[in-house]
Amino acid sequence: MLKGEEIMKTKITNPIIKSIYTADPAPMVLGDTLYLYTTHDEDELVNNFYTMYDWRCFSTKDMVNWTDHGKIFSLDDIQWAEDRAWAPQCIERNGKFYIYCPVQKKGGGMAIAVGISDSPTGPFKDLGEPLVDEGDWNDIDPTVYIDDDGQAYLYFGNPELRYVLLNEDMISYDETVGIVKVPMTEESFGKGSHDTGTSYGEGPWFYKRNGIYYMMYSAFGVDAKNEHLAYSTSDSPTGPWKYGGVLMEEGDCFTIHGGIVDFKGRSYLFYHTADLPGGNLFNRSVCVAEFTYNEDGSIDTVEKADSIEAIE
Ligand code: FUB
Repeated sequence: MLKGEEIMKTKITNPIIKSIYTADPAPMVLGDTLYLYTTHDEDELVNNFYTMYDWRCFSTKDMVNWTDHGKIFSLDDIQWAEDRAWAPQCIERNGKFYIYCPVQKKGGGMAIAVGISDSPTGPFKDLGEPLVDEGDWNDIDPTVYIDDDGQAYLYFGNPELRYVLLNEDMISYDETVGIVKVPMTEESFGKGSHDTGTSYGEGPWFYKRNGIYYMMYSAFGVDAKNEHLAYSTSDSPTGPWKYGGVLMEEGDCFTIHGGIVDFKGRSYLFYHTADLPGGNLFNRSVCVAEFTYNEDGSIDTVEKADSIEAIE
């Protein structure tokens, strides 16, 4: 981590966050800074399962020297939440920051919370009630994007991909449209072994680049042991989606959860592994790889990276 008197590094090895176990990376670029929101896997596990109580933020101006902003939102800040501080994403609108976070409700299933702040590094204040709450376990892994026309979309879900049209306030959604279930077809998400029969698993990441809408997600291949990353594209923010292929092959960790961003003219794919010492499927660590798009917007499979060079 960068402290005032430290010499600036020119290269960093993966995992990029080495001080604690982190997972579910969600990058956000603001001006000359990349903010990286993550979940936090506790060292000590309860019931040998995901033990996650808070969300963290790190930032960098060159991809190599990172500042640790610590805990920026936690289960303690959400009165109605009981457990499972899972994969978040943060976005800025009109000078305010909104972090969308899946949590387990007190005595219930998963729901999506919203934290609001005047700063990208928090502290975030809970809306006070769930934003999305269908009373089931599908409401996890929100991904948010504001299109050029100002319409904001919040996609989420495991095993089904669903979305809502966020209102301009970013803390409510269009109830007349409601919660839309995306058709889970092989044409859209490839053949796979998750509950829908497609490869779509969880961890969607939605964005637009050069007029193409991308949906990247954690995927389960046929006969696969662990998740890999895959992507689909569309010429509309609400589909139909066309399966694009494998973005990153499965590794040794059961989950992989990706986040994509362009920063200072380069494209980066964040993901997680179990590669820190002591790591395992519940003690994960965030990594990043640089990649390029093909002329037609397609993306070849990205190799896991050993290290990343600093941006000049
Ligand atoms: O980190 C908890 C859960 O594991 C996330 O919500 C999923 O995407 C998977 O990474």
